[in-house]
Amino acid sequence: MSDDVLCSVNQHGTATIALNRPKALNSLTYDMVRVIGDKLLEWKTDDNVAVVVIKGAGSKGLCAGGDIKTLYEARSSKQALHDAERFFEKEYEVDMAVYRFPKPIIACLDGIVMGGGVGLTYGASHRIVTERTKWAMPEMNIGFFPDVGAAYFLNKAPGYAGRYLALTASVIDGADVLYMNGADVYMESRALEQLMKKLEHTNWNHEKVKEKLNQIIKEFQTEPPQESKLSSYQKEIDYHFRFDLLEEILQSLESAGSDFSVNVKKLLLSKSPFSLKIALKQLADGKQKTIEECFAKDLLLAKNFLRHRDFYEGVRSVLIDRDQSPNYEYRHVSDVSNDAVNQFFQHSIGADL
Ligand code: QUE
Repeated sequence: MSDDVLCSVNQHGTATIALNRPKALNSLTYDMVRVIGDKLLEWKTDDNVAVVVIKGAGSKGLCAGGDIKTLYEARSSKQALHDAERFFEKEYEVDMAVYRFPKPIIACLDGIVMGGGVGLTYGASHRIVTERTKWAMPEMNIGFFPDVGAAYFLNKAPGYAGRYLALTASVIDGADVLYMNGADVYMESRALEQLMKKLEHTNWNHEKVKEKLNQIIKEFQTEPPQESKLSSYQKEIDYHFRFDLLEEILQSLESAGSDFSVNVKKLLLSKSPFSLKIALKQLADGKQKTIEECFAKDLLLAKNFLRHRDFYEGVRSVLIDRDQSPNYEYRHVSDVSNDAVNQFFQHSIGADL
């Protein structure tokens, strides 16, 4: 339990947080986010800590998201529902703490970085991707919504790329993550390992930390071997995803009839119509919101999804029964009323359940 996240500080001032549930792709539990939050709070003012590294243990990557299997239990008991709410509260609080952290945080986006893993590291000062990076906001696959501040950070992507990534739950590579402003630096996975060793052996005590860190990272940094694929679709993405109504996006994709539009439309029609409409409004509204407002809205939406059948259907179909055939509440996007969508944003549904 307490080994699920390994935290250490070495004698030279490098602190490390290693997510350590490799069999579950380092997916985040309440205890893990609580420990991370406690450590960041402690290290913020600890003069023995100059820089913080966030990485994943094992070979698969940083983190696949939240511990969805435990969250799934929220459907069957009041206590589990309460625990699930507590998880989201703590998770978002810790994500925010990373944004606000006054010292450099180096995030190793090596291998799988999805959902909660993105949320935990988006606010880091030095986000490093590699040839192994598999990045996604995959919540549309489980009848949920892109949380952990996505309404803030997906709007930092060029044009409407953030909407495309959220609604399709596309998995992208390191070059694409750089392109959508989700990372700062590219290097080979082998170089990242060497960088980690170098950071551990650097004595930060007598250094201008930021200058020294940037200089070290430059030694290992390279250019991605290929151009961003996402960038090559930017024109089409912007053309189809500029609409604030899901029906208009689907209509636009239908009319175009290109390979891209046919595939994207098919992808969208495989998702929960309700989740799609919530996510689109969330991202459209998010453009005008501060990061704090985005997280506050995420908490309301997460609590409402914990009381919505599509979330449990989605998780069941992907992670429990693995039949990939969810039976969502609404069959067609036109079945989802504006009222049903707006309600989800205005108050918590059945909070006294
Ligand atoms: C969408 C998601 C998640 C997902 C799959 C999706 C997610 C998540 C996991 C996951 C994967 C492996 C595990 C685990 C969880 O899968 O958030 O415990 O062992 O954590 O399609 O959002």
